[in-house]
Amino acid sequence: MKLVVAVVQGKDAEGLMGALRQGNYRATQINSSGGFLRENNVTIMTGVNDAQVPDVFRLIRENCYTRTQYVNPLLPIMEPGEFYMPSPVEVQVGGATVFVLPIVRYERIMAGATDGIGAGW
Ligand code: 2BA
Repeated sequence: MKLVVAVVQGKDAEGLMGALRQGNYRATQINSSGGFLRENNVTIMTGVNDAQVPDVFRLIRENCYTRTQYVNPLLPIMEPGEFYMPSPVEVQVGGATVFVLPIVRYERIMAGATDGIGAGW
C-alpha cells in the first residue's frame, strides 16, 4: 500500500476530491500554504493499493492545472536616498507536487471490527 500526498492549488482541490470520490478512493484534505508564495494550497492524502497509484496520478493530471503567478521579490538592503523599483517575477505553479510514501500499517478502527493491512502489532 502507498500514501499518495498531493499538494495542489486551492482552485483544483474540489475537482480532484470529486474525482477521487467518484473513483471510490478515500481521501483527506488539509488546508496548507506554500513556503515560497505563502498562499493557501491544499494537501490531499489518499491511501491506496500499489496497483492504484497510476490511476490516482491520472486523476491528479486530469484535475490539476499549471498557472502562472507573479511574485514581488524581496527588497534589497538600500542606502538612504537610493531608489528601487521592484519588478514582479513570474513563477509557474502546479499542476501538483506529489509524494508517494510506503505505508507500514493501515487500519480503520471501528467498534468490533478491523479493516487493515500491515505487520501485526
Ligand atoms: P510554494 O512553496 O508557495 O511555491 C510556489 C511556486 O513557486 C512553485 O511551484 C515554484 O514554481 C516556485 N518556487 C518555490 N520555491 C522556489 C524557490 N526556492 N525559488 C524559485 N521558485 C520557487 P510548484 O513547484 O508547483 O510548488 C507548488 C507548491 O507545492 C509549493 O508552494 C509548496 O507548497 C509545494 N511544494 C513544492 N515542492 C515541494 C517540496 N519539495 N516539498 C514540500 N512541498 C513542496
